[in-house]
Amino acid sequence: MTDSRIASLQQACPGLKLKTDPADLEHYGRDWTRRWTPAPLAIALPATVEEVQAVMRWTAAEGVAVVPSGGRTGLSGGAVAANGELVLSLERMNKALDYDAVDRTLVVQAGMPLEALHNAALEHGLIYPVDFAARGSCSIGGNIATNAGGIRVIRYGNTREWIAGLKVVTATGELLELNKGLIKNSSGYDFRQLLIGSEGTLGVIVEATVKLTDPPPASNVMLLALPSFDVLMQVFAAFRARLQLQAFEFFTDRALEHVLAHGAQAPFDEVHPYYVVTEFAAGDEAQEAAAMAAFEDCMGNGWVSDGVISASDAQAAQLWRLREGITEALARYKPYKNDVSVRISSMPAFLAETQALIGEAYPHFDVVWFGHIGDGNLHINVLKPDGTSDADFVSQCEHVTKLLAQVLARFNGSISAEHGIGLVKKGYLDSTRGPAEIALMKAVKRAFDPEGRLNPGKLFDL
Ligand code: 2HG
Ligand code: ZN
Repeated sequence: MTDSRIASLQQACPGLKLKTDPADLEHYGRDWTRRWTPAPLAIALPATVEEVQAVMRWTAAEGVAVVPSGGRTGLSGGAVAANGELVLSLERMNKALDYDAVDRTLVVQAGMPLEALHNAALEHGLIYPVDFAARGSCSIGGNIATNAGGIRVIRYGNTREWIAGLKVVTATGELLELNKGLIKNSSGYDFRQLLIGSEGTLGVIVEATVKLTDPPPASNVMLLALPSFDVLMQVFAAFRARLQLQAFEFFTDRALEHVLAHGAQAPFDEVHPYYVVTEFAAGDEAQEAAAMAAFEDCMGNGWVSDGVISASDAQAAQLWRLREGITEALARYKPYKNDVSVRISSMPAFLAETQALIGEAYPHFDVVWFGHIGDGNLHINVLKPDGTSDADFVSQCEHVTKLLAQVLARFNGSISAEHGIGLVKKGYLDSTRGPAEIALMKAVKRAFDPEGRLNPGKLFDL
């Protein structure tokens, strides 16, 4: 059965590269969650938009489900293929196509890794400013499908702000050209924005026209040690009032301990409960003086206990590693992960409440908090305690998600800030979105994909 389907696909699309080896099925069928057992039908690796269209036409004719696939660095199971779906990998469509100096846009294929896009922008003396630690492995198509955020959202916004146009192949193989690079386009529903963050459930993103911008002025990175989370808001306000912030990230002593165990260098002699990495424009003396004033203000008020400022690019990279290395340092423990957001002003109360709830229910859990303070976005990673079975850990973590969802509903927060809903969070979508909204989301899904073949089971069940 499988063989005849693959032969039929190959016949419908003769030049199409296909992979069916068990190792490939495993590799392309999972993402960074590693929670589901991959079981795709096959992996299609088209090289052109026309091939993507041909594949989609074949899947429509045969009633085959499709999982669009980028770098599979997602943490919500959005790219998992565990039910005989055809994985449609965009990895061979990874090039920059057209640069326009007047529009300051670059047309790129969806499979282009984010880091390659950064480099392509630099070749034109500009930057693509969305950035995060998975830059080397993730692809721009996946970034768009999840409206990825990252470490500079505070300055530049999410992926959504940087997409001037999209080419999308529908469930039946039609090609949609959405917004075509226009800045102004007041002609009805903006399907480009609808596709951004749709997690592969509405169409296959094959090309994007991304906006580029000027490189930032010279910047400095500062690492601050803080005595408590409560004062973090004061520190944030003090720095934001004086400086043009590009990043304002936090992590806890538990996170630092794991990053140091993974090879990073200790920044301070003493251990502190909370740390901030902040990056800000520091091109001239006035800005340097403003940074010192912010730091001294915080020290004087007892909000900051220690600090270090980068004296070179190498030192800036070293300080960034303490924050960006957290996910990698924890990966070997296969932690339970969550990614939530509340309004910035609600963060201290939200964190105190959830920390107390989790601590009460599971006092033996090693809970690691970190995240993007300027975006109200907190990441929680919990490591499986010794002596707890995998099954018990999974059910305890499900309980933690329930607790989080309940607190988030009260705080008007979101159960997914930047990682998407995928498979992991779909049971909790209603903690963030109301019933009328979810009904409309399902109606939109049916309009684009009446048979429910595009990334089925992700976001919600129809
Ligand atoms: C980050 O901010 C990423 O580093 C990953 O969103 C978060 O590993 C995580 O939980
Ligand atoms: Zn993050």
